[in-house]
Amino acid sequence: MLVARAVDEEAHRLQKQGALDLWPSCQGHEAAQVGSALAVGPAPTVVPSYREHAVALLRDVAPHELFAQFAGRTFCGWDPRRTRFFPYTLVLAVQTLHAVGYSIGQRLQGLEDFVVVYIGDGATSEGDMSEAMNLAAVESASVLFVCQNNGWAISKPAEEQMRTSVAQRARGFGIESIRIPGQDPESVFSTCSRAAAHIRGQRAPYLVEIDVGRIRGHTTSDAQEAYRSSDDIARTRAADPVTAYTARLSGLGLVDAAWLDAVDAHVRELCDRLTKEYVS
Ligand SMILES: Cc1ncc(C[n+]2csc(CCOP(=O)(O)OP(=O)(O)O)c2C)c(N)n1
Ligand SMILES: [Mg+2]
Repeated sequence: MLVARAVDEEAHRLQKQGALDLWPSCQGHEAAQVGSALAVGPAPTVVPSYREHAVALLRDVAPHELFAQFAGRTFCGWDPRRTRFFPYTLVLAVQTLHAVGYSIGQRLQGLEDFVVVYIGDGATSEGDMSEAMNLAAVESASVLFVCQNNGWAISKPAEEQMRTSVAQRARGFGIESIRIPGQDPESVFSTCSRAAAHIRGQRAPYLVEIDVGRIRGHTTSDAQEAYRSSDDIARTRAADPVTAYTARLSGLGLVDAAWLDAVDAHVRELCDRLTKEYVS
């Protein structure tokens, strides 16, 4: 979570310097991403949306490969076959159909493990998501839908896009689901571990809706101060999962200042290298 936060901060600096064209921040989503990615382990194929940078780092995508994509240097910054982390998709929700189709294809070839697909709250309004949930349900596709509900689709609040939760909607399609808070990586980990066991045991899809806070704007092109109250932004910052988890582990004596300093030195060295590479 700390590495993802530091890489994300560095990306903002690089974007300000003109080295990246755009950056969709993952700040506030770290516990949801790290908890879910560690729970499913290395076997499943991951089909991301576009801000799953913490998941990407855990899948061995290098920060400079993430940056290459947002600098427009490559079609896809990383090798999706090596990492089994699909290219980012900016066309909302199409990745849900890719994930279900890929999972069915895997099963037909006898190459089974499940597929994890990430989607935002706003993207669930797209018809593709409904088609994907229905297809996954009727085909008993081994797909874990992870919806990170940050409450916003750019400037559109989630409550103006849905009358029920995404988790409730999934049940209407015949998909078991749960909605959980996304501040604590350990509870995300437990829930997603149970979801993974369900998918492997039942050969059926599952949806986990994780409530997270969007600390930065939608992307570096967005000024969220224009449509969010300063109180709302302050509340989201105060519930920062990285600060909270660091404080909790420190309070329990599980990490100490020396360990945190070592992580800090590691990410500073990493970021210095990235800056040299990207600002030329
Ligand atoms: C099909 C399609 N329609 C519209 C857009 C423009 N668009 C990009 S991101 C976004 C909001 C997505 O919100 P959400 O799914 O909640 O994801 P978040 O960015 O909050 O993680 C919109 C409307 C798009 N990329 N693709
Ligand atoms: Mg959203």
